[in-house]
Amino acid sequence: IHWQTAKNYEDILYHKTDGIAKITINRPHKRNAFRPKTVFELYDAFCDAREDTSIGVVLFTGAGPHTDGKYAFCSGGDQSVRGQAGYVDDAGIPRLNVLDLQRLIRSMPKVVIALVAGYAVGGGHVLHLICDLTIAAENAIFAQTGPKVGSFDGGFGASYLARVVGQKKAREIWFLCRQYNAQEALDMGLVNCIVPVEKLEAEGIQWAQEILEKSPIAIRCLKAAFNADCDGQAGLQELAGNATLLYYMTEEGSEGKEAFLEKRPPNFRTFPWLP
Ligand code: 2NE
Repeated sequence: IHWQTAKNYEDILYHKTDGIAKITINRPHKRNAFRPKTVFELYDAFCDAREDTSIGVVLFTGAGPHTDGKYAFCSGGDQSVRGQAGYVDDAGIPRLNVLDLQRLIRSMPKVVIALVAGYAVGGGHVLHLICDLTIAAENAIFAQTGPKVGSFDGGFGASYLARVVGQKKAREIWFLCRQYNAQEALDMGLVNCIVPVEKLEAEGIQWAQEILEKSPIAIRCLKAAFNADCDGQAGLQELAGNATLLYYMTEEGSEGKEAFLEKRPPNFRTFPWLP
């Protein structure tokens, strides 16, 4: 496969190939922990992938291995820039902008697949969790650390985790802050499959190519439907946005617009009231 650089950033890598975007956190010396700049760059790249009509699937991963041989998907917020009110950016402003990124990944009408080698920990664990699918390498390690390091994610990190693995297991994960290996993650439904680390990207590409054979509108409506079950009015907005999209694509929908532009009354009488 031939990846082309889509845009240059400082903390991340952004590549594209036929129908697939690949976004890679590139801070292996920090186990791919994110600082505010990392999150702004991730947000920018994910926005680009959302807007690009040639892209159907995004692979989200972490650069590695580091020089010590260890891999990481992401180890969460960069504790070395954590200030009194969040993760402090270059201008000295404290932020928790990863929450914006979580919402973008969740609501974008493309399939996002996390490719996890090594650590997916803390806010990095939540990032894989909110992806549509997760492919784990055999060396993957999953954990929440919040109560150990003075943090927590009571949003998707808690409630969506409980939807995925069940209430008891989610409470265990957060209250005990244990580490779970790839097989344990598979057993609790936290990941979709396990592959050897050297096959991780190839497996992601294979899954992406299978998805790209499918109907884009069917996939986007399904993603919105899965979200609507958990996301309250925001989830309904997403699902209903797809109904509006489909309505705009009908003759009936465009009759209203055309009548307005032609300064005439709309003629909806030709359209049936279907049962
Ligand atoms: C990830 C883990 C378990 C890896 O352990 P190990 O032993 O393999 O590596 P080590 O030596 O701990 O880490 C290697 C280097 O990466 C840095 C370390 O400080 C170390 O740097 P040097 O000493 O070599 O200079 N590093 C690793 N994780 C970092 C981090 N998150 N921030 C800054 N530097 C980091 C182990 O490293 C670990 O437990 N890391 C901390 C995980 C963590 O607690 N993350 C924050 C959770 S809170 C959060 O992410 C969050 C939230 O709860 C709510 C909203 C938003 C964010």
